Amino acid sequence: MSPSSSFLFLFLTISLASSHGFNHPFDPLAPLEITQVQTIVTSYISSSSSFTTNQKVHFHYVGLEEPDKPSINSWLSSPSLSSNLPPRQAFVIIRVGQQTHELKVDLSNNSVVSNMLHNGNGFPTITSEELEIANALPFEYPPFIASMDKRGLNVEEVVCESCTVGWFGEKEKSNRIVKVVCYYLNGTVNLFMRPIEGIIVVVDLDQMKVTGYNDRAIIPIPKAEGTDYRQVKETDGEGERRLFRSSLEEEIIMQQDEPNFSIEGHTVRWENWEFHLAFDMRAGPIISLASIFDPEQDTYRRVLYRGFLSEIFVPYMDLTLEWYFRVFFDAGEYGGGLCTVPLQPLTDCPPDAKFMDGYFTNQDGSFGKTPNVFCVFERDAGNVLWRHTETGIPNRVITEVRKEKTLVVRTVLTLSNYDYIVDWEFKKTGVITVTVGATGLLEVRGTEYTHADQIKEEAYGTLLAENSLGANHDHFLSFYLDLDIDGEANSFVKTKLETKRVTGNWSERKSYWTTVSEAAKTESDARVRVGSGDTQLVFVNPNKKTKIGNNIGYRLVPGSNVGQLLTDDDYPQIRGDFSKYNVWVTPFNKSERYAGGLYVDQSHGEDTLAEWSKRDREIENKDIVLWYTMGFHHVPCQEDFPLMPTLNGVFELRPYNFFEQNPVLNAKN
Ligand SMILES: *[C@@H]1O[C@H](CO)[C@@H](O)[C@H](O)[C@H]1NC(C)=O
Ligand SMILES: *[C@@H]1O[C@H](CO)[C@@H](O)[C@H](O)[C@H]1NC(C)=O
Ligand SMILES: *[C@@H]1O[C@H](CO)[C@@H](O)[C@H](O)[C@H]1NC(C)=O
Ligand SMILES: *[C@@H]1O[C@H](CO)[C@@H](O)[C@H](O)[C@H]1NC(C)=O
Ligand SMILES: *[C@@H]1O[C@H](CO)[C@@H](O)[C@H](O)[C@H]1NC(C)=O
Ligand SMILES: [Cu+2]
Repeated sequence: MSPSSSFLFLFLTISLASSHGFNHPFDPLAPLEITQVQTIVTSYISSSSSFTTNQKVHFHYVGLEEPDKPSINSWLSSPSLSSNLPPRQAFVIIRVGQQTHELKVDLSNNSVVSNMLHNGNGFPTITSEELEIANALPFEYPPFIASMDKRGLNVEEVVCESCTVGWFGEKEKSNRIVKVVCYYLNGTVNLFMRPIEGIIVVVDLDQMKVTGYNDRAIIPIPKAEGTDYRQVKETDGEGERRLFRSSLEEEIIMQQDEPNFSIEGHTVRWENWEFHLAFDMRAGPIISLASIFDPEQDTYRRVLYRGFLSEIFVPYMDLTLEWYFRVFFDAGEYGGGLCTVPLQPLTDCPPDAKFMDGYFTNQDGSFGKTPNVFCVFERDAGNVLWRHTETGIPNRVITEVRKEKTLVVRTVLTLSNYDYIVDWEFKKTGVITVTVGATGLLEVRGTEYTHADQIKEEAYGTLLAENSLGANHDHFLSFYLDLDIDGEANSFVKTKLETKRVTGNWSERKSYWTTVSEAAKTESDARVRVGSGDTQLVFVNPNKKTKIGNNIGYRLVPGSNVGQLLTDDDYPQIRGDFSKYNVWVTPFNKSERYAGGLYVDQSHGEDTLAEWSKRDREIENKDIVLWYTMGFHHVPCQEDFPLMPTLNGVFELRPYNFFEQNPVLNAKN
């Protein structure tokens, strides 16, 4: 492109972008804005003296640079005033000449506001394009083809997947590599049930070539039979053969009431709730400014300033050579948002759901789209909102029942073998319920074993079928929850329920329990492992009280949860040490967003929630952030084969002296 034509292109982009406009400072970058970022960054690199010309730039992340809280607040005070909009900026991570740069790009004046070289450990999210090329490299690598021949495998039926390699204490600066592992289709689409064990192909992502290879053993490949999970399977010549009957096809979709919610731009309004829903290529769904209407105060009151899935840590417990490094930080390594998939109408979401699209950046800076990335729907699960039957009044029976309806925002992240269904559910009672359903395919290891009785040494898992070991592993999903309960300054109050013995004989009772509350002063007071069951965890606004004098608050209600079992000095744990506690609280800091760090691929655990928390900053009556990690220990069982039924994890945020009384007393059926 000649200088003059690039100038013209830039000019066109600016006028298009400004005419497009945007409505809300938290709106994700629109396609035109992503293109504008591409133009600004590429012209910056070709004109800046710090880059040699013709260096290729790869975009690893492009997203909204989150505006500062004060500017969001001043915008909220009069949102119609466009001069009130904070500057529209993008946060960009690129790699140029094997180096990682963080850029801030201003979209209103088309400039690169800052450019910082990332000198520390760890690499940005791997691009989809890199994964695709890396997965294909073994097929051009003669020793790999020879290994397939040696096993009598038809190369056309082999597919490969790139695994991140983690960090195991190496001192020297590492290259950006992945380890590619392969699977054999030949009669199934369920590749993850058919691993070709014993082989590792190392690919350097910057050089994009095979830099290491090991074929150390021939291990039986589990058979294809019984692994297919499709409803309709194509067979040779005979067209489609129905394996299972579809109940949906026979279901008559009943006429539904119009759902009582609206989506205006990215703002969702339903019943007493209002929130902003944005897509991010790293975090996936981001809920912002979730506020609930209080009829008593005749105003919306803030609950959640911003909430999103911060990291997904999945360490496997198999120590064999082809497995020990399988310690995934899915959201940061592969991109939680990049791995979202289009939702299937009628099956992923009910008939009256509304859908939204998501836009991300391709490696070359152009925009890509995930259609139907979110669905929003009203759920009537047949639950009771509240009820009472009064039989205590002579000659009368009073029964009052209210049905419960809720609003669900759904996203599905498919991280290779696993599918996570992430639901943010809003209830009229003020409750926000977050549910994560884990389903999809296990990672299994091929083995000689065909019967559990043959297993004599450590197998690191369960025999699921002949020649298939389901490896033990964990899932730790860390949620970033910047609660701003009725304002920014909040405190984190832990209330212990303590057993008291009755001394003396003044009561008929020998014991009772009572509450002992303590506001966490610093970060170290706020680390909690849930499961002891005797502690209530509440975010309160110490500056606001109900009319009768209780502190206004919201309670974290954890679901059943687990803690970390790895030792503190184990390298996966050093990198994923946020999993040591289920609850952390930190002071709000815009650059502390990802529990495993911003650059989590091959990280050394230097930029993690646990490291930030070591500063032990004050958190009382301050703008603070709650981090909640939901954990599963997964010991596979035969029902997980060949595909795993959904397993749910859940937590709730629940009003706690937030309202003057039951906020749904006047709910109509
Ligand atoms: C562009 O705007 C930002 C503020 O939004 C400012 O910091 C920066 O200096 C401006 N750059 C130019 C080249 O005007
Ligand atoms: C591939 O599948 C075909 C058809 O089921 C079978 O005959 C053949 O043995 C399989 N090849 C291997 C290497 O498993
Ligand atoms: C919900 O329904 C009521 C009554 O029909 C209506 O007044 C209100 O605007 C609706 N709310 C939304 C968010 O659509
Ligand atoms: C209760 O304790 C008092 C003083 O300790 C004693 O005098 C009294 O007999 C006790 N009563 C009973 C019912 O044990
Ligand atoms: C915000 O977080 C970053 C990254 O942890 C840190 O370098 C910086 O000092 C923090 N700022 C404050 C004010 O704590
Ligand atoms: Cu699992």
